Amino acid sequence: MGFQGIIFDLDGVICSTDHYHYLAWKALSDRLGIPFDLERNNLLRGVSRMDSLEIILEKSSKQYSEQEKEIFAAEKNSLYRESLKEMTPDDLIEEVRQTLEKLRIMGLKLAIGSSSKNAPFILERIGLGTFFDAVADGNSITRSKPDPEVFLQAADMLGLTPGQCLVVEDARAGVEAGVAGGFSVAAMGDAWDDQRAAYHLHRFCDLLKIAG
Ligand code: B16
Ligand code: MG
Repeated sequence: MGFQGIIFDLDGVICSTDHYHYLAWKALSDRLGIPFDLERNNLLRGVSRMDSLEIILEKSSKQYSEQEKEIFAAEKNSLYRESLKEMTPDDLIEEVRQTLEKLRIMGLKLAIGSSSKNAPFILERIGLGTFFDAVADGNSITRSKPDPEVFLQAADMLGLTPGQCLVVEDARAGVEAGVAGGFSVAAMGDAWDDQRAAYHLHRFCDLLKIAG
Protein backbone atom coordinates (compact mmCIF):
# COMPACT_ATOMS: atom_id res chain seq x y z
CA MET A 1 0.00 0.00 0.00
CA GLY A 2 1.09 3.60 -0.53
CA PHE A 3 3.07 2.81 -3.67
CA GLN A 4 4.26 5.64 -5.90
CA GLY A 5 5.15 3.49 -8.87
CA ILE A 6 4.32 0.16 -10.47
CA ILE A 7 6.77 -1.84 -12.58
CA PHE A 8 5.10 -4.35 -14.88
CA ASP A 9 6.59 -7.43 -16.43
CA LEU A 10 5.53 -7.54 -20.10
CA ASP A 11 5.13 -11.10 -21.46
CA GLY A 12 2.32 -12.77 -19.52
CA VAL A 13 1.32 -9.62 -17.56
CA ILE A 14 0.55 -6.80 -20.00
CA CYS A 15 0.04 -9.11 -22.99
CA SER A 16 -0.12 -12.80 -23.84
CA THR A 17 3.05 -13.02 -25.91
CA ASP A 18 4.11 -15.88 -23.62
CA HIS A 19 2.11 -18.25 -25.85
CA TYR A 20 3.96 -17.03 -28.96
CA HIS A 21 7.25 -17.76 -27.16
CA TYR A 22 5.99 -21.29 -26.53
CA LEU A 23 4.97 -21.90 -30.14
CA ALA A 24 8.34 -20.70 -31.46
CA TRP A 25 10.39 -22.76 -28.96
CA LYS A 26 8.14 -25.76 -29.66
CA ALA A 27 8.80 -25.50 -33.42
CA LEU A 28 12.57 -25.39 -32.81
CA SER A 29 12.46 -28.26 -30.30
CA ASP A 30 10.41 -30.43 -32.67
CA ARG A 31 12.90 -29.79 -35.49
CA LEU A 32 15.78 -30.82 -33.20
CA GLY A 33 13.87 -33.82 -31.77
CA ILE A 34 13.97 -32.45 -28.22
CA PRO A 35 10.99 -33.04 -25.87
CA PHE A 36 9.29 -29.78 -24.93
CA ASP A 37 5.83 -29.10 -23.54
CA LEU A 38 3.80 -26.40 -21.77
CA GLU A 39 5.06 -27.49 -18.35
CA ARG A 40 8.71 -27.07 -19.39
CA ASN A 41 7.77 -23.81 -21.06
CA ASN A 42 6.88 -22.42 -17.63
CA LEU A 43 10.58 -22.70 -16.69
CA LEU A 44 11.37 -20.17 -19.42
CA ARG A 45 9.10 -17.39 -18.16
CA GLY A 46 11.10 -14.23 -17.51
CA VAL A 47 14.35 -16.01 -18.45
CA SER A 48 16.54 -14.51 -21.23
CA ARG A 49 16.56 -15.98 -24.75
CA MET A 50 19.96 -17.70 -24.44
CA ASP A 51 19.24 -19.01 -20.92
CA SER A 52 15.89 -20.34 -22.22
CA LEU A 53 17.70 -22.17 -25.01
CA GLU A 54 20.10 -23.74 -22.48
CA ILE A 55 17.10 -25.05 -20.48
CA ILE A 56 15.60 -26.57 -23.65
CA LEU A 57 18.93 -28.17 -24.65
CA GLU A 58 19.21 -29.87 -21.23
CA LYS A 59 16.84 -32.50 -22.69
CA SER A 60 18.97 -33.03 -25.81
CA SER A 61 21.30 -36.01 -26.17
CA LYS A 62 23.57 -33.94 -28.44
CA GLN A 63 26.10 -31.24 -27.56
CA TYR A 64 25.93 -28.07 -29.61
CA SER A 65 28.60 -25.42 -30.23
CA GLU A 66 28.12 -21.78 -29.22
CA GLN A 67 27.79 -20.92 -32.92
CA GLU A 68 24.99 -23.48 -33.38
CA LYS A 69 23.25 -22.11 -30.29
CA GLU A 70 23.35 -18.58 -31.73
CA ILE A 71 21.73 -19.91 -34.91
CA PHE A 72 19.00 -21.74 -32.94
CA ALA A 73 18.24 -18.61 -30.90
CA ALA A 74 18.03 -16.51 -34.08
CA GLU A 75 15.72 -19.11 -35.66
CA LYS A 76 13.41 -19.04 -32.65
CA ASN A 77 13.42 -15.24 -32.53
CA SER A 78 12.58 -15.01 -36.22
CA LEU A 79 9.54 -17.31 -35.75
CA TYR A 80 8.51 -15.33 -32.67
CA ARG A 81 8.81 -11.97 -34.48
CA GLU A 82 6.52 -13.30 -37.23
CA SER A 83 3.80 -13.81 -34.59
CA LEU A 84 4.45 -10.37 -33.08
CA LYS A 85 3.94 -8.71 -36.47
CA GLU A 86 0.33 -9.92 -36.38
CA MET A 87 -0.38 -8.12 -33.10
CA THR A 88 -2.47 -4.95 -33.05
CA PRO A 89 -3.84 -2.65 -30.30
CA ASP A 90 -6.85 -5.03 -30.22
CA ASP A 91 -4.53 -7.60 -28.57
CA LEU A 92 -4.37 -5.40 -25.47
CA ILE A 93 -7.12 -6.73 -23.18
CA GLU A 94 -9.65 -4.01 -22.34
CA GLU A 95 -9.36 -4.68 -18.59
CA VAL A 96 -5.58 -4.13 -18.80
CA ARG A 97 -5.97 -0.92 -20.83
CA GLN A 98 -8.56 0.53 -18.45
CA THR A 99 -6.61 -0.45 -15.33
CA LEU A 100 -3.42 1.16 -16.66
CA GLU A 101 -5.31 4.36 -17.43
CA LYS A 102 -6.93 4.44 -13.98
CA LEU A 103 -3.59 3.83 -12.24
CA ARG A 104 -2.13 6.76 -14.16
CA ILE A 105 -5.06 9.00 -13.15
CA MET A 106 -4.42 7.93 -9.54
CA GLY A 107 -0.98 9.54 -9.93
CA LEU A 108 1.19 6.42 -10.05
CA LYS A 109 4.32 6.31 -12.19
CA LEU A 110 4.22 3.29 -14.48
CA ALA A 111 7.15 1.33 -15.94
CA ILE A 112 8.00 -1.87 -17.78
CA GLY A 113 10.62 -4.30 -16.44
CA SER A 114 11.00 -7.06 -19.02
CA SER A 115 13.76 -9.51 -19.94
CA SER A 116 12.74 -9.25 -23.58
CA LYS A 117 14.81 -7.58 -26.28
CA ASN A 118 11.57 -7.38 -28.28
CA ALA A 119 9.81 -5.25 -25.62
CA PRO A 120 9.86 -1.94 -27.59
CA PHE A 121 8.45 -3.69 -30.67
CA ILE A 122 5.69 -5.41 -28.66
CA LEU A 123 4.71 -2.16 -26.91
CA GLU A 124 4.48 -0.41 -30.25
CA ARG A 125 2.36 -3.22 -31.75
CA ILE A 126 -0.21 -3.08 -28.91
CA GLY A 127 -0.42 0.72 -28.95
CA LEU A 128 1.58 1.37 -25.76
CA GLY A 129 4.77 2.56 -27.46
CA THR A 130 4.76 5.90 -25.64
CA PHE A 131 2.51 5.09 -22.66
CA PHE A 132 4.99 4.12 -19.93
CA ASP A 133 7.14 6.57 -17.96
CA ALA A 134 10.11 4.19 -18.23
CA VAL A 135 11.02 0.98 -20.03
CA ALA A 136 13.83 -1.27 -18.78
CA ASP A 137 14.22 -4.39 -20.92
CA GLY A 138 16.53 -7.04 -22.34
CA ASN A 139 18.36 -4.37 -24.34
CA SER A 140 19.43 -2.37 -21.31
CA ILE A 141 20.41 -5.07 -18.81
CA THR A 142 23.35 -7.44 -18.48
CA ARG A 143 21.75 -9.96 -16.10
CA SER A 144 18.32 -11.53 -16.65
CA LYS A 145 15.70 -12.35 -14.00
CA PRO A 146 16.00 -13.80 -11.30
CA ASP A 147 18.64 -11.06 -10.98
CA PRO A 148 16.88 -7.83 -9.87
CA GLU A 149 18.80 -5.59 -12.33
CA VAL A 150 15.86 -4.89 -14.67
CA PHE A 151 13.55 -3.79 -11.82
CA LEU A 152 16.25 -1.71 -10.11
CA GLN A 153 16.91 0.00 -13.42
CA ALA A 154 13.20 0.71 -13.96
CA ALA A 155 12.82 2.16 -10.44
CA ASP A 156 15.89 4.33 -11.01
CA MET A 157 14.44 5.60 -14.30
CA LEU A 158 11.25 6.53 -12.42
CA GLY A 159 13.28 8.31 -9.74
CA LEU A 160 11.86 6.00 -7.05
CA THR A 161 13.33 3.56 -4.52
CA PRO A 162 12.39 -0.17 -4.56
CA GLY A 163 10.37 0.39 -1.38
CA GLN A 164 8.17 2.89 -3.21
CA CYS A 165 7.38 0.51 -6.09
CA LEU A 166 5.23 -2.54 -6.66
CA VAL A 167 6.43 -5.17 -9.17
CA VAL A 168 3.82 -7.19 -11.10
CA GLU A 169 4.99 -10.59 -12.34
CA ASP A 170 3.76 -13.88 -13.89
CA ALA A 171 7.11 -15.72 -13.59
CA ARG A 172 8.64 -17.35 -10.53
CA ALA A 173 12.04 -16.05 -11.71
CA GLY A 174 10.46 -12.59 -11.83
CA VAL A 175 8.97 -12.83 -8.32
CA GLU A 176 12.41 -13.89 -7.07
CA ALA A 177 14.00 -10.92 -8.88
CA GLY A 178 11.52 -8.46 -7.39
CA VAL A 179 11.97 -9.72 -3.83
CA ALA A 180 15.79 -9.79 -4.25
CA GLY A 181 15.66 -6.13 -5.31
CA GLY A 182 13.69 -5.10 -2.21
CA PHE A 183 10.33 -4.63 -3.98
CA SER A 184 6.86 -5.75 -2.94
CA VAL A 185 5.60 -8.14 -5.60
CA ALA A 186 2.10 -8.86 -6.92
CA ALA A 187 2.05 -12.32 -8.50
CA MET A 188 -0.35 -13.53 -11.18
CA GLY A 189 -0.71 -16.22 -13.83
CA ASP A 190 1.74 -19.11 -13.53
CA ALA A 191 3.35 -17.57 -10.43
CA TRP A 192 0.04 -16.69 -8.76
CA ASP A 193 0.61 -18.84 -5.65
CA ASP A 194 4.28 -17.96 -5.19
CA GLN A 195 4.64 -17.47 -1.43
CA ARG A 196 7.41 -14.89 -1.82
CA ALA A 197 4.88 -12.45 -3.32
CA ALA A 198 3.10 -9.96 -1.04
CA TYR A 199 -0.04 -9.94 -3.22
CA HIS A 200 -1.79 -12.53 -5.38
CA LEU A 201 -3.86 -11.09 -8.23
CA HIS A 202 -7.05 -12.90 -9.19
CA ARG A 203 -7.64 -10.27 -11.85
CA PHE A 204 -5.47 -7.55 -13.30
CA CYS A 205 -7.88 -4.87 -12.06
CA ASP A 206 -7.22 -6.02 -8.44
CA LEU A 207 -4.21 -3.72 -8.74
CA LEU A 208 -6.57 -0.78 -8.26
CA LYS A 209 -7.35 -1.99 -4.71
CA ILE A 210 -3.70 -2.64 -3.85
CA ALA A 211 -2.47 0.70 -5.17
CA GLY A 212 -5.46 2.75 -4.01
P1 B16 B 1 13.27 -12.16 -26.08
P2 B16 B 1 9.26 -10.88 -19.64
C1 B16 B 1 10.70 -12.58 -21.11
O1 B16 B 1 9.85 -11.45 -21.02
C2 B16 B 1 9.88 -13.82 -21.41
O2 B16 B 1 9.03 -14.14 -20.32
C3 B16 B 1 10.79 -14.99 -21.67
O3 B16 B 1 10.03 -16.13 -22.01
C4 B16 B 1 11.75 -14.62 -22.81
O4 B16 B 1 12.68 -15.68 -23.04
C5 B16 B 1 12.51 -13.35 -22.44
O5 B16 B 1 11.58 -12.31 -22.20
C6 B16 B 1 13.43 -12.91 -23.56
O6 B16 B 1 12.66 -12.53 -24.66
O7 B16 B 1 13.70 -13.42 -26.75
O8 B16 B 1 12.10 -11.49 -26.79
O9 B16 B 1 14.42 -11.21 -25.85
O10 B16 B 1 8.31 -11.92 -19.12
O11 B16 B 1 10.44 -10.59 -18.73
O12 B16 B 1 8.54 -9.62 -20.09
MG1 MG C 1 6.49 -12.60 -17.86
